[in-house]
Amino acid sequence: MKKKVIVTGVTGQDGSHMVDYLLKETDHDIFGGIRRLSVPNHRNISHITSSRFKLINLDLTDQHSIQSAIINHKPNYFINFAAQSFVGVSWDFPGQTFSTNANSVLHILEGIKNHKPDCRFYNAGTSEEFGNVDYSPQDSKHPMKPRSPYGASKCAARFLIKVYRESFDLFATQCWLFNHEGTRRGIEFVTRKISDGIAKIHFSLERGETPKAIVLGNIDSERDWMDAEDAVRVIWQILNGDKPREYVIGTGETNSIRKFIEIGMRTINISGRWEGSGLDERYIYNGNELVMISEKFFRPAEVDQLKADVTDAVRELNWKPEITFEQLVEKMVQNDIKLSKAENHCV
Ligand code: NAP
Ligand code: F7E
Repeated sequence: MKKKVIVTGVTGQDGSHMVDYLLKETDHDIFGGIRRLSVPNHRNISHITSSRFKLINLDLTDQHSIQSAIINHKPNYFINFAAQSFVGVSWDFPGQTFSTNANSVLHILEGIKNHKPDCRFYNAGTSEEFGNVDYSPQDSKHPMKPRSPYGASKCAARFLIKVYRESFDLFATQCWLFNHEGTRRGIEFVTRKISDGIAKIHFSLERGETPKAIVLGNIDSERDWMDAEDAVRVIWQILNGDKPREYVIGTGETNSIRKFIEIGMRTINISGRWEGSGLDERYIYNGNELVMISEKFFRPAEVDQLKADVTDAVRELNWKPEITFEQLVEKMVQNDIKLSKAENHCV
């Protein structure tokens, strides 16, 4: 009999890439969990035509819908990518963030324990659990020091998974994934906001118009950015390991947002200069302000630097990312140029 995989968050970045990966690399049937939205956003999965992929109603804030999905489909794998994943708004919606990211995990674990105890469960953990870090790079022994309701919600999920794994011998795991990006990244995340902004600047300059500046918050924070497609590949490998291990997954390289901007601008042959400091800092090119800073995008508490210690993943999984940081930035900018071009042609 064919194996069944439930993947949640399929309208988002990782879920959609995981579906593509599973359709290509396995013959399993895939059930993609979606919630009801007044205006559906299926852009990331609209290219999928396979009859092995079916959408199911699964809202993580509804315990009954989680139970029904497990009872009805009896999955061999449950991959939970759905989340309130934006750190920045987690202070505005702390309750919804906790309910979506932590309470739901308890319901999934209960569902698996009661109805399909041999189901392999992966929950999407994050470097945000490390928070204001004690040392760098961060390994799996680093203490949990979250700085946001988002980070705290993922820590809660991690401990629930540990308890259920140890109490009921479930194959359940949550790895620490560092930032991963790509062409399907949501527009409010800083990398996509920059690549989209650069694409628009490119077209304005081409037309001889004054470009609109990209307005950002803290451009000095540093992240370990990898490609989202590299990430889903290793998650599937971990889910199919001998034991439910928890790995730190990233590139081992960290870069500032400032650097992301500079490489992105180079992609469109712009080499500007930084002027001023603090809230008055600007990135200027040919007299145009291309990047500006606003208090609006600063967070109540910041995670200043993240860098993954990938020793275990490299040694035990023989895994390493295929896409470099520079390639990732370039790929995102080129993709947004292509999208902007298509949009402009429609107007
Ligand atoms: P994303 O693009 O924001 O996607 C989140 C997905 O969750 C969307 O499909 C969204 O559906 C869905 N969702 C939100 N609330 C839901 C609910 N109540 N019920 C059902 N579905 C719901 O996130 P991502 O970047 O792919 O990240 C995937 C997972 O990895 C998340 O758990 C995130 O916290 C975690 N993570 C991400 C990164 C990263 O850098 N990308 C790093 C570490 C961990 P709608 O389309 O309906 O909104
Ligand atoms: O912010 C700074 C911001 O929102 C990155 C999620 O996938 O990765 C992601 O969380 C940095 C922060 O991602 C703006 O203050 C400056 O220091 O792109 P981000 P994130 O918070 O790192 C982790 C691993 C996850 O688990 C999450 O799900 O960029 N920053 N100016 C800005 N950030 C945004 N969004 N917008 C700005 O204007």
